[in-house]
Amino acid sequence: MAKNNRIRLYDLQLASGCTISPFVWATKYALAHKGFEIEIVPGGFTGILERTGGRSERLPVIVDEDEWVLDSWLIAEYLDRKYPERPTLIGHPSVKVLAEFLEGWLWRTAVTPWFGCYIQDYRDLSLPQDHEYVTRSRENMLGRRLEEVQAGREGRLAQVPPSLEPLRQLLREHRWLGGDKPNYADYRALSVFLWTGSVAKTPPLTADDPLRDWLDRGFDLYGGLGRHPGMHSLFGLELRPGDPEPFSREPARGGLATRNTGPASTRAETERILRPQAGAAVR
Ligand SMILES: N[C@@H](CCC(=O)N[C@@H](CS)C(=O)NCC(=O)O)C(=O)O
Repeated sequence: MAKNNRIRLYDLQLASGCTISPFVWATKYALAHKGFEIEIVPGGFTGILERTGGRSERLPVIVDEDEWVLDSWLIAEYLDRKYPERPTLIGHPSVKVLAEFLEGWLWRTAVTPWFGCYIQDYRDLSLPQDHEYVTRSRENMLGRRLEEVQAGREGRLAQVPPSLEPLRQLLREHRWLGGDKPNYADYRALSVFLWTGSVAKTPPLTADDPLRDWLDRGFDLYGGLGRHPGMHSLFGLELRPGDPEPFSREPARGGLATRNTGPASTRAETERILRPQAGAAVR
């Protein structure tokens, strides 16, 4: 049992003290969801191996009494296994599988383009002693200078919000990905936006993005866990002429979004798809 209800978390921080790593963010939420107080061990990118006594090169790492657990997913599973009487994070194995799918999609859709749009900010906001390591490792990863990768982001940022529409549609219908209450799927998805907020000196989403409701509620959880003063606002992206619509203003239509409760529920759609379209080819 965690002594005094506290669990130690090795953080990965920027110079402001704000957490940068999405994996650490997910772990902070997991610990708070389980009702633990978090004892933060501060630090940045360099010196992780030394800080953790040679146990890990990556963060998060937690220490519960004298038990060390590495890796955000393993930590969530450990917490559910060790503390089954506390609120469940994962609950059913399918939650893990679906959360991994959602996260994989979010990384491809949002993290990858945003990484390229914010990588110089990411380095500049890191602790001064981390600048050289972040520059060298991320330039190796990307194969180009960070300044070159980030250059021209004004023309790329507006491409991302429209691709987040499936997440918006889900959150139009459900208060949380966990249903009535947030679960670990919410924390994994929120962590993508928490990471973005930690590094985005210019906002990635428009002020009226419907994701804002879920994001604000998520950032406010557990006494405003996501509201570190070092965070940047996610909202305020200015669109330029020719940019795509950032999100759909129409309610979702069609088989995915509607429930078939008999002909009355599908009549309008049937009429619409049978109505001849002006200019349509006649076969
Ligand atoms: N599978 C690990 C991934 C952890 C990971 O890659 N953490 C990154 C931060 S996002 C890290 O520690 N990076 C240190 C570095 O870049 O040197 C988990 O889920 O915890």
